[in-house]
Formats: sequence, C-alpha cells, structure tokens
Amino acid sequence: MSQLRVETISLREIRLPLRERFEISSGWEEERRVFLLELVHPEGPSVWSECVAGAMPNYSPETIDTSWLAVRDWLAPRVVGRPFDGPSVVSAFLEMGVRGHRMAKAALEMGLWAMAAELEGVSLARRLGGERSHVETGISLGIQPSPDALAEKASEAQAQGYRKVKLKIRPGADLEFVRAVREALGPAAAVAVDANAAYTLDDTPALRELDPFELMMLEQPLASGDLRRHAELQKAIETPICIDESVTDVATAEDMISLGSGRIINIKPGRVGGFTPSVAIHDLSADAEIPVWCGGMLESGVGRAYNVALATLPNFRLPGDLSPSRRYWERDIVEPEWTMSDDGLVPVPIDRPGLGVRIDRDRIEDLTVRSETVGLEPASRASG
Ligand code: OSB
Ligand code: MG
Repeated sequence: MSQLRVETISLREIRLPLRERFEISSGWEEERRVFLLELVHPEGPSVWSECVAGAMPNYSPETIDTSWLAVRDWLAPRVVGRPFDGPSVVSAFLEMGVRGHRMAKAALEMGLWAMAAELEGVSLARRLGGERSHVETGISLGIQPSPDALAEKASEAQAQGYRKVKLKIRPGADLEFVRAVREALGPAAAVAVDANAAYTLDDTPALRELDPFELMMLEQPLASGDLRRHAELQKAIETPICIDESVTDVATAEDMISLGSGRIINIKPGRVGGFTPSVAIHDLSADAEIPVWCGGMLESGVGRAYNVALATLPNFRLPGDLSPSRRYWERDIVEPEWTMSDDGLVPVPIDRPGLGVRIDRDRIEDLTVRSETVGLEPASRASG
C-alpha cells in the first residue's frame, strides 16, 4: 500500500451564500466564506478538507484569515513531503511548536485521515472505527425576530423529521422564545437551546426559569474559559448543560467531566484540532457515561462528510447538527448532496472509499476567490 504522504497542499477560499441568514448571540452570517484544502498524494490521489473557521472571531478566536496564515506559513510546509506512519500521529506532530490554531490544524489532520482511508480503499467512517450506516440529526435554528417566527420554523423542522430542534438564544431572546416553541412542538419533542456564551453566573435565576420546559440541553451558557462557573451553574439548574466552546482539547474535556461543568459534550472536530483528539474525547466521555453528539459549523458538503463519518462512532448517542445540504445551500459543492430521511436520518456512505462523495471541482473553480499552493517551487505558485 502507498505510504501516507502529501506532495502539495492547495488552499482555496470560496463564497457560498446561505439560503437563510444564521444569527447567534454574538453575530450573524449570510454568506459563508469557506476555506477548503486539497491534499495531493505523490502518486496522484487527492482529497479535499475544510477549515471550519468563520469570517469573524465571534465563536472562537480563529478566523478564516488567521487559519489561512497558520496553514500556509506554519502548518502545511511541515506536512508536505513528510511520510507519516498513519493518520493518528499527525495531531501530535502539528501540536509541536504551534499553540492554538486548532481549526487550521484540524483541516490538515482530518485531510490526512481521509487520505489514509482513500489509500486503503475504505470509507472514512470505517477508518475511524465507525459502523453505522445512518446517523441521527437535529437542526440548529438561528435567532428569529419573534417567538412566533421561531415557533413556525421549529414546527417546519419537526414536520421535516428532525430528531432535535436547537434554538439559538441570548439574553432578551430566550424564555418567551422557548415557551412558544415548546407550546408549538408539544411536550415530547426534543428541544435544546444554545447560548454561545452569552450569559454570566448573575443570570442563574433567569436560566433556572428554563427548567420547567424540560429542554434536552442548554449548550454553552457561559464564556469559553468558565468551566468552574459552568459547574456552579449546573448545580443550580436542572437542565443538562452541554459544553461546546469550552472543550478545546482532551484536557479541557477531562476537566469538564471532573468539575461537573455539564452532562453532555458537543464534539466539533475542528474546534478540538482534528479527529485524533475527537476520538480521544469520545472515548473518555464513554468511560464517564457522558453522551456526545457531533456539532456543526455551517460546513459545506466537504466538511459535512467528516462530521458524518465521526458521528458513526458508538458514543455519539444524541442527534447531531448534521442537516442536509438543502438546509444551507441552493446547491452544494459535493455530489451526491447530503440528504435526510423523513425521520431525521442521514445516510452514511459507509462502503464508499474516502469521503464517499464526489467534489464538484468545476463549481469550486467558479466560486474561488483566492488560492495558493504549498509544496511547489515559489515561481509556480498560483495566487489570485
Ligand atoms: O454553536 O453550534 C454552534 C454555527 C456556527 C457557529 C457555532 C455554532 C453553529 C451552529 C450551526 O449551531 C450548526 C450547523 O452547522 O448546522
Ligand atoms: Mg454551540
């Protein structure tokens, strides 16, 4: 079998308009700036990966521009031309001498997992150890102008078959919005809320008012660095807290569990630096009886392929944010597009090698606003 190795890495930015504006407590997006990587093996095979950083540093400190710099100047030059014994050694290799920049590292690391799967002729899901042919999905609904407008969106999502409806909340757009949705969907519906770090411990009484609505979870109420305060909040409220932003690596997942900062973890492989840390967090959560689910970052069909593959592991016990392509885009950049059955299941290409979807290279070419290649002589670098 060919050795795991990459000869060139191309960086590309494309623009994809979202079908609807997506608003969270700290900002909003109407058009996704998507950062794609193409990793090319010396014997020809190529794989695509996606860096999930956003346009603005409102979710995490990373942005598409900081991750572009990190990949181009620090990370990709180290990977190019170097043989790896397997994809599981890449994460530790990228950690050496570069702090943070986890989304940038993840895009490369996950690309190498896909390359390994491709070279071995197995699906990415199986390469990670997953066996499911379908994964459960929910929808993440952005903040809407009114409780009624949100309840209408939530009802539509329920009718489409989503297994969880997650509502973005912030102070001033919380209690009445949750009430309207609970009334519209009924007592049995799985409803969750996500605050994206918009509250403080002083808001404990307001957050306790959510208890009677029996939410599936309250995602990331407090700031990213506030694991201890999350533990204090969890003691004061009944709704299970789910940690998103605060778990940035294996150590913070261990801290979260031992402090009791929450009862559920949202794993986004981009946020924690790739698949090797994601699988480690998955495993230690399973040992601690903490369920996990796979979050999303409004990925294109490329990034989604990675999330879907990860969600086939056994301790992904709650529906992910793995909506089908149609939820986000008029037309995706992969074929076939990602779909969902009318009971909220996303089919996994478990028996197709690599990512299991074709990349629409012509369309990507049309949408490209800049590109650069690492691994060629400087004279032949394309830039635009
Ligand atoms: O907090 O989970 C989040 C999107 C961008 C940034 C942060 C988050 C989200 C989502 C969207 O909730 C999930 C999706 O991709 O559908
Ligand atoms: Mg979140």
